[in-house]
Amino acid sequence: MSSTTADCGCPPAAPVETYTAKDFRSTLKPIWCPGCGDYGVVTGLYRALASIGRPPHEIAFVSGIGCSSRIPGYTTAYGFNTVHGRALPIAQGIKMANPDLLVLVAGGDGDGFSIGGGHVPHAIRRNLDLTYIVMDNHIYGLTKGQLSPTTPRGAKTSTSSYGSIEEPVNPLLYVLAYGCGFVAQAIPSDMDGMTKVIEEAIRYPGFSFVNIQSPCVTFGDPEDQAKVQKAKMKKLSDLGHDPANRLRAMELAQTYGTDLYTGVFYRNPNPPQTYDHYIRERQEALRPKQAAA
Ligand SMILES: Cc1ncc(C[n+]2csc(CCOP(=O)(O)OP(=O)(O)O)c2C)c(N)n1
Ligand code: SF4
Repeated sequence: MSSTTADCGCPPAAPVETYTAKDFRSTLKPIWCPGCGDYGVVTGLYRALASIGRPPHEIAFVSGIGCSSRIPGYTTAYGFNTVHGRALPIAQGIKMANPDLLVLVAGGDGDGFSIGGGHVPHAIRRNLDLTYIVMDNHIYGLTKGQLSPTTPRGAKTSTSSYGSIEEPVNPLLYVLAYGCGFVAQAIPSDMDGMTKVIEEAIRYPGFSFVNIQSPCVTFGDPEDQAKVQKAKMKKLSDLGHDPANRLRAMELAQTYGTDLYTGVFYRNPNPPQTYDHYIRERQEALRPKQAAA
């Protein structure tokens, strides 16, 4: 962290503090398997937070349970590794209690779209200003390789030894269909692209969602690893996609599982007021009455 002062001839202002990625890295050493995509995700997150410029004590980072859900412990932000599938309700409670906090939520595809899947639509329609990062490895990593809601049809896992016979959930279409105002996808091997979308998601004023296809090197499909992903990746910006076009975003999102598009699928050009805004407004309206009582 370093401090600078404005050089504009104005009266001395409070120093502006700048942060580096290191300021967000905790002393706890990650215990993910060597090569796990989640190492890349946490690095991108440190970098994105450094660009945002909020100090660690103004950030609350909430997760569920899973390998990916260990992530808050590896940052210097306030962290809460909660209960499997329940990160979103807890994060919403934190944001409602203290709307000034920057609140991040993270977890796996199992955490977010299996046991926690019912919370996603309500978090979206409630529209608190949160950023939800799903580390989508298409498998249950922590519990040793069972199929997850995003496991592709036909994939052999410890609970689908003859190949999965279920159609996978499409996380991008799921959140777009419920009206999420910011939807992006990234892969950790494209570090700059991933860092950029995490930063953009945090800056979006409302509920934002980033699906990071983060490979599980231990239980994941060999065809779903960093090198293959990098070769498959197509940047939405190179296609000239207009992120304000929600219907086109939904069309592109339909290819989840076959094509690997990265970047911003959708950013609402006219973000509606957030739930936290209305809470602040009502608190303000009640204040004079409370003082008079
Ligand atoms: C209520 C409850 N049900 C089940 C579990 C067991 N469990 C822990 S993590 C997990 C799934 C992990 O997969 P995912 O959320 O995709 O995260 P990953 O480990 O792949 O990062 C399960 C089923 C639990 N801890 N609590
Ligand atoms: S089991 Fe998979 S998801 Fe979990 S730490 Fe190892 S590589 Fe990562």
